[in-house]
Amino acid sequence: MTSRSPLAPPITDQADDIDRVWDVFLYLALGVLAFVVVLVVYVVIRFRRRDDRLPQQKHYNIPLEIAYTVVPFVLVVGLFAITVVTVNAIDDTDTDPDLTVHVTAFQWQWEFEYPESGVRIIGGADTDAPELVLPADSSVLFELESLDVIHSFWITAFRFKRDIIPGTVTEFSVDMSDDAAGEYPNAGVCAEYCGLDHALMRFSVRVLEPAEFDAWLVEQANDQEVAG
Ligand SMILES: [Cu+2]
Repeated sequence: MTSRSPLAPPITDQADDIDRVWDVFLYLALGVLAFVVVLVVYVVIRFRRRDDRLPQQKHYNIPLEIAYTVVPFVLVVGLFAITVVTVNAIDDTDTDPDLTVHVTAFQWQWEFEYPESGVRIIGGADTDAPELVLPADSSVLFELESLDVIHSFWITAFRFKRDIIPGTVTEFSVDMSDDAAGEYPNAGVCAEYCGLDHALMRFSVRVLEPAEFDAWLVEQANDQEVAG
């Protein structure tokens, strides 16, 4: 959790990984920038016009040409490899998660269902943004489904979005950080323009310690049984 990103702090191990890749790209790019600026400044000063004689002209410098071909090539291959490894690890779906959350997107709200306990949280036009409650220090599998058009599930603190395509269930899983507990108002949005009230498709996220989460789930199950 040492992110310098302007986004909300990451709350999953996967988000930490993405921030790490971001940092590698950022600091490497800053290094290249610094190197280029130093060279440009050096050339501008060292070879500024002093008389009408041209500076010494040179052709071919094999070691230099090899260096400026090989070094960028190695950098690009390295960045590519880091990206592929990280993306593959993040795309890995946990088949035995601590918790499954079934997310249904529809114009223009969200429903979060906890299939193991039958608890359902539904956002409505006349209510506040629905709240997605998650346990810290746990693996969570999300199943995403749409009832109408394409939506996109995005919690910025997860660092990625997933499009929700009608007619298919999209899955991904995350490992909630052990120190993720907290309230994240309006942390989730629909990231795919989906019609008139697209902007209202927000939800809040609340992360509880695992024991508190279990208690919350039992309480919700009891409440919903009474209500239903
Ligand atoms: Cu939407």
